[in-house]
Amino acid sequence: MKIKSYYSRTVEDAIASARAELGPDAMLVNSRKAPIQARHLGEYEVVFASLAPEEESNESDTALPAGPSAFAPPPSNDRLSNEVADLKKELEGMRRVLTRTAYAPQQWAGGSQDSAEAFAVLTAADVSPELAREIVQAACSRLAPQRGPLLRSAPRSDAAALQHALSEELSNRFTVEPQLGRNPSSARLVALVGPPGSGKTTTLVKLAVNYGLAARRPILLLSMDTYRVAAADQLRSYAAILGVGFQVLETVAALAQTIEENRGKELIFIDTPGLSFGEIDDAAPLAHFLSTREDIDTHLVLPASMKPGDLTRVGRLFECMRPNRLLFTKLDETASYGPILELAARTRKPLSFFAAGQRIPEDLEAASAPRLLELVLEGGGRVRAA
Ligand SMILES: Nc1nc2c(ncn2[C@@H]2O[C@H](COP(=O)(O)OP(=O)(O)O)[C@@H](O)[C@H]2O)c(=O)[nH]1
Ligand SMILES: [Mg+2]
Repeated sequence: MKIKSYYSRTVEDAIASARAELGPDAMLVNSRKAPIQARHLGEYEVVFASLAPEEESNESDTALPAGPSAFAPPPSNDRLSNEVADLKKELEGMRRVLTRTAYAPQQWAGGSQDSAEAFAVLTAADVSPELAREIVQAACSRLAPQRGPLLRSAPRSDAAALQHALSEELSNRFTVEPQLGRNPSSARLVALVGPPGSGKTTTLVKLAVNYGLAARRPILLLSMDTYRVAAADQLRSYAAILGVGFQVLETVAALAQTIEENRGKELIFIDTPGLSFGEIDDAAPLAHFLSTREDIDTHLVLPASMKPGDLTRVGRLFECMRPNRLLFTKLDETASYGPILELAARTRKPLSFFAAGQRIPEDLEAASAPRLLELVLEGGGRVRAA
């Protein structure tokens, strides 16, 4: 297996170079505007996979060699994007410190030093001041109802108790369900929905490898992503690499029929188009289908790096698909995890999985309460697995 990126002025030219070098059987994995750091190689990047054995020295000037994993993006891009991600996290860490020291205490009137610090920690993690205040006050009341809600005269030794009460208050506001499928006894149907670029297709492949292939479960990948040219090709290529069944479906009627015909499969994953605000009406049939099929487990896939206000708006936009779980990606691109907790609290939808990187299948973990608490209270440290 060989995976290679080709860069050129247009997508067509890049595809032509790839086909010329890899032959007609090579599969298009992805096409996109080249990342800034590779723009000097060409305006567009297309990634091709071929089953031909690797050749030693046939690289063209505009092609980057594949990394050690068949699924990894080209290493130079990968390294650069990791460096940019690390830099972003460092800046975010600095922002947290500044917020804690300069901004938050002014919003926290009264109370002990510890409760002010707890409020500052939460707001620095981008928990909204309203929710942060509610949580800290509840934690204080839980600790010392006789001393009043603001813990006015807490001795220093109460700091650990407050920390414990705070963790309990946070944990009470969200649930986790790192599961696939609604009904374990029948075929498990899992759909991923969300805005464009949130990581649906990548995460679907990670899930398919970790929970399908690794457990030797018969799986099928379906794509309803026919909105953009070649969008389904990315998943088709992965299905070919993994050696699992794959179909692209144009209509919900065809989707329903395919599901029916494949009841014998243990896991069926459904990839959907990334819809933005102006496009959601076009997906009305899919929205109607997903929201009326009680047997489909629909995860709303959202990037943790999205601004809190946008997360709220996108969450509302996708309510028409009735997602029953929240799946957060791109945890590696931020250091503020409060919005994850806040959206889970407000929507009362369980968190299913967290993705913290582009590597398939490594960068995926089951959502858990201790993990989210660690992320919110400590900024997560290094979120990406080694
Ligand atoms: N840094 C980072 N990038 C991710 C993560 N998940 C997906 N991506 C990248 O985000 C981009 C869009 O992913 P894709 O799966 O095509 O998104 P989709 O449009 O929702 O299907 C790709 O470059 C992925 O490699 C993640 O957890 N962290
Ligand atoms: Mg996709």
